Amino acid sequence: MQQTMKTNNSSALFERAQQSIPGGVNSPVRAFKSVGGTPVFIEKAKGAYLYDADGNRYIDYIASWGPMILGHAYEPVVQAIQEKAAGSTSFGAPTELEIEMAELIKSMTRNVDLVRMVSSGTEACMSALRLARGYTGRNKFIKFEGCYHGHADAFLVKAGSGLATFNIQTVPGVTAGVSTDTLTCAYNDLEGVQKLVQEYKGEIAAIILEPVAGNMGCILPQAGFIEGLRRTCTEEGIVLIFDEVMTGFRLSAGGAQQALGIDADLVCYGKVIGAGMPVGAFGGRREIMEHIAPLGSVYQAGTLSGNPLAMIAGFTLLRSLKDKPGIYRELEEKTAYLHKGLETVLGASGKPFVINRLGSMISIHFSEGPVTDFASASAADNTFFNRFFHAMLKRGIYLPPSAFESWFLNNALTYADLDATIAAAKESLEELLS
Ligand code: KE4
Repeated sequence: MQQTMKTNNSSALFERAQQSIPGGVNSPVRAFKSVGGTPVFIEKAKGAYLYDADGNRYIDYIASWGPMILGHAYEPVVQAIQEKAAGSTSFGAPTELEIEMAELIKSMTRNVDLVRMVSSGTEACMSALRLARGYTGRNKFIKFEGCYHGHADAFLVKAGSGLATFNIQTVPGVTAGVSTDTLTCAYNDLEGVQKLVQEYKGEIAAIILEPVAGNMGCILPQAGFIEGLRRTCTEEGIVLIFDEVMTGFRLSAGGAQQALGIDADLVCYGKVIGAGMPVGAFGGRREIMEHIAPLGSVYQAGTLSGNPLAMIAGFTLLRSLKDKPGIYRELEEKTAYLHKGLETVLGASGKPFVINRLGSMISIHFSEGPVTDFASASAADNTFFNRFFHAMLKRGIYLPPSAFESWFLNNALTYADLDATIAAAKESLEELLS
């Protein structure tokens, strides 16, 4: 298997990029800062494959951090965008397509009476928190260490994703005034939540979580955890917010609510919902959502919210997923196949590891024990992960460049791709452990 790659074009581009863009990237996780080395600059992609500026081909396990669930340049989406663009790219006025998109989302999810489109997952989560505060008249909220809900100030306290990758626990610029209302707890620590709820009785507006965490690697809710949150929120009048930016329309057509069989009060979407275009959304029961302007007085807005190109891309992808629900079983079977193959080669290597997986979200942690929260994810041998990342990259396997990220499979992956990935993992481990 190929073990050396020409990367001089990416290196030159990275040098040039740093002259005009902070760190040479428009989002920190792309910079390879934790894994080291030079990020590869991608020129194009098709199906399960990325092609970089030096012409190298990679099997892609990021899928643009989730959106490309049916593979890159999915023909119906490309065509729909091309056709829609001919009628202008934005109006700043209501369109029928936005109604169709909202109706489609409602038909695929549970307990979403009203849904508002925005342009990113950050906007979706930020708006849902403001709504929960406006609806309850309370200020505080609980988030979980290692969960990432975008970069709005209130969420940048013990967050996951890039903050975990770069070990940024408090972010300069996020004022004490903001973070005093952000209460944190370890993921899966139901007792810790109940203690906070008693300590701040009547002051907590919301509990927000990733129902399956993907920003500390993939971490699953333990039995009873989310059920307990649901019960506590109902008893205490706290708004339970599922951040389904990653899990929405990925774990199943109805996302984690359907997969876990638990209803939140508000749900945030992103990634898959836009098919790679800038789209986020938040929705929930009418009695809460009707507090959003212009119906209510919780203000939220966006020039490009419901943008026609973004809507037609998301609508086309969601409709494909709705019309062919067998896709989710196919994706699950492929991920289980990869899981089994990686487990075999990792087991044979003697290196301690755990693999966490649900649906098409999976991650490897070089850990002696189970990884169930941020502390155990941090305690894993992540230095070894960084070396494993590069050993796989030079063999043409593109993993998320951080141990604190979930891998995302796309349904364009073939079993030959999965076998190549397993073989690359075997070779990488032999190289690193020899
Ligand atoms: P965006 O604002 O990046 O669209 O969404 C923020 C967000 C909210 N909630 C969850 C559960 C998320 O995973 C994200 C964004 N995920 C990261 C990857 N871990 C996006 C990649 C990046 O930051 O470049």
